[in-house]
Amino acid sequence: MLSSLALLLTAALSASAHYTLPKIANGADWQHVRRADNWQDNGFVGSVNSQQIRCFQSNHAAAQATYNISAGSSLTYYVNPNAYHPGPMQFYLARVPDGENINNWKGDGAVWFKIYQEQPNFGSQLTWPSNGKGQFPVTIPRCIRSGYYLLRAEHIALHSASSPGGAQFYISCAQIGVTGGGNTEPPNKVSFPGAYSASDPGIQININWPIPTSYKNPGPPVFNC
Ligand SMILES: *[C@@H]1O[C@H](CO)[C@@H](O)[C@H](O)[C@H]1NC(C)=O
Ligand SMILES: [Cu+2]
Repeated sequence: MLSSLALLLTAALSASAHYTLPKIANGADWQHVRRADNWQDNGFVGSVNSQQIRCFQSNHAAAQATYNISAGSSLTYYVNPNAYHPGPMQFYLARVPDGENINNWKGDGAVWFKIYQEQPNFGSQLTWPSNGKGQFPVTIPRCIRSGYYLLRAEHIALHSASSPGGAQFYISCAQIGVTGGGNTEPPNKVSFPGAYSASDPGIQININWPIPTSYKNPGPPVFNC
């Protein structure tokens, strides 16, 4: 009852657009990307403690297909419509344990490592390179092990983030198979939910006044090979 009320409220609040992250590479919408709960209403995740903060799914259902890519190369992650709110784009990976099927794997536990985070440009206002864009290149680190991964994309909208719970998380997870990788095990793995707290300085922040002179991305440091 409470949760259906919450769902209704979420739907009502998000009726006026926002965006989804529905596709990668040359695929179709929700082909290689697990269909997110906002696929119809373009809504956002507001609570960093909800299950939806992982892949914006309540059911962790599989994508229709898995996209293979060689380690060290790049693919494009699409946002639709464009990411028109100010805030950082970030990408994470989580490796499906050997012997498990990616279609059944939910991404539980401290398995997620960050591979990209965006910093704003500072000046008379913060400007975000992602602002207004619909396509984001992601490079798969060349040294990680081959195997299946969930690729988690998140765009954090900070336009009304000055009060707790005001940041809007736009998220989805793609299913990829990484080939030709190395043997490096990334450090600093985190879980979702768990990685973020509502009061993290990169989540609860007034980006308009006073104009920040630095920005601390939420989550662990970026893993580079
Ligand atoms: C896709 O990637 C997986 C994981 O590395 C690999 O086992 C599989 O053989 C790859 N498929 C193709 C067609 O390359
Ligand atoms: Cu919005």
